[in-house]
Amino acid sequence: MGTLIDRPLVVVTNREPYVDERTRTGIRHVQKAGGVVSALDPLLRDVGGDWVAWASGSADRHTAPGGVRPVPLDNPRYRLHRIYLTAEEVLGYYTRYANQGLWPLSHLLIERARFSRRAFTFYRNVNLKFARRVARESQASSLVFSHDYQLALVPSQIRQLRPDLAIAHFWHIPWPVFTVLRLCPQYQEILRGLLGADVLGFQTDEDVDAFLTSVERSFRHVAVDYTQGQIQWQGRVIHVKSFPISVDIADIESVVQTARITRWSRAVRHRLLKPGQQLGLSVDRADYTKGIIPRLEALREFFHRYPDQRGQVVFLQVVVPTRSEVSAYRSLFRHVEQESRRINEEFGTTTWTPVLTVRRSIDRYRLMGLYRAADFGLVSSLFDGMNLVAKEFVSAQVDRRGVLILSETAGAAQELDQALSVNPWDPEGFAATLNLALSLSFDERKERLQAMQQHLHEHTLYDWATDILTVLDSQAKAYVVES
Ligand code: ADQ
Repeated sequence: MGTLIDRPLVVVTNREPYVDERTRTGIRHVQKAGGVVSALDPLLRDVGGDWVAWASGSADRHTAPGGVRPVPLDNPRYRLHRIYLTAEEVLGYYTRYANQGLWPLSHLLIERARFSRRAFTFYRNVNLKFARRVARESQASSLVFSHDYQLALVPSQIRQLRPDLAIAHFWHIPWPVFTVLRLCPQYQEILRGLLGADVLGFQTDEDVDAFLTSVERSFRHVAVDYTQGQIQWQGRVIHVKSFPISVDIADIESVVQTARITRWSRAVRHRLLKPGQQLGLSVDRADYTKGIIPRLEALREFFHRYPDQRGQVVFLQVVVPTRSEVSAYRSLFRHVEQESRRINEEFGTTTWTPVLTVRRSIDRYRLMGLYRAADFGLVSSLFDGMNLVAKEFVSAQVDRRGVLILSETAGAAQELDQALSVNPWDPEGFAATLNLALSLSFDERKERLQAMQQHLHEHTLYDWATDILTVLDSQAKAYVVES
């Protein structure tokens, strides 16, 4: 895919793709679970370039002399530029403003959202650190590709420092409707920050509409063209468009068909299932937006309503701890354990445990093998920008035995229309859909998967990146021609 673009690429994210941690035996290179990083790392390994991110590991300084770490260390494909922050800065900008403010608000969980001017000051100052680093590392011909809700002010800060740069910003999570957005006391600053970009990307058309409306309702001297997806702002034209993020299905297919992962996938079924049983799987960061508790409630309802299904299904949930510095995340973890125990005590027998839990990150290859092994995959987000787990599950199903049960409020539901859709707020309906999934014939499962796999072959991760950067590239060229 090395021909993606012929200009240097500078990616900017909050999280770094590799965190170097000091252990008793040496340094461990950890890749954290999370959609943004798992999408961008393969891309940059392929095209090369620079990646600016917050240095969060205890050995990060050690592996990055002068603040720059080659990735991978042994055979460098791109340069990671690390930004060092104090504990107070991380608390203010990341834990408080981004994760306790913008994250819940964007997922419409208004009651959880907390904002403060003090936290916003940290947010602004830390964003500026990112912007300064990008301004320093970028060449005149560079395309800057910044990301997500932790860095909303970065586009306009970069523009002030380097008006010559072309900037695209991708918003990975849902964009809230204006009535919700305006609850954020700094919403106008957030909008102004994003409007520094030339291209603004969102996951779905609904997000684009909500964003355009927010801009129109917030400022007087602005022209919004809904049909073209364009905003005229301070003498510039900003392109606003949906670019649904995706996965590298060809890579996933080849990973799951290696001898090692084929064996592992079979071994998982062999170890967990008795003849005739089906394996259900969910994989999530332990985040309250992923609907883990509603899913367990639906599962309980399912075993109540369909006693014949008891003993027929083993449900494996992989829940990786995340953002443990936020108390809501710690208590969610305890709640998941309580609910799972409750199901197992209520329905389990000496020979059958309905819910099994894995509480850690699983290496990517094995994770893909788990998806391959499953008879059904459950994605039950309350709200979700896209949800890559759904797309990974479909991609890994090379035996075509699995049914995807997918929350209708995840962005992925708009494309994966052959999934069985559920409303995570409706436990009885969810239980009925689960029952339906288990009874689908092999032919029907196969047809549904084939249709979704074809869609993913036609809309890959590389198409996503190419589409955004092509719009940015042509926009930048048009600007050069005009001026
Ligand atoms: P996330 O909220 O992090 O991403 P998601 O899209 O589901 O959510 O991606 C999670 C990623 O982490 C997947 O690639 C998955 O394989 C990986 N992962 C999860 N649990 C894991 C485990 N136990 N071990 C190893 N890996 C694990 C945000 C938005 C999403 C959007 C993405 C990308 O919230 O809506 O899809 O960005 O834009």
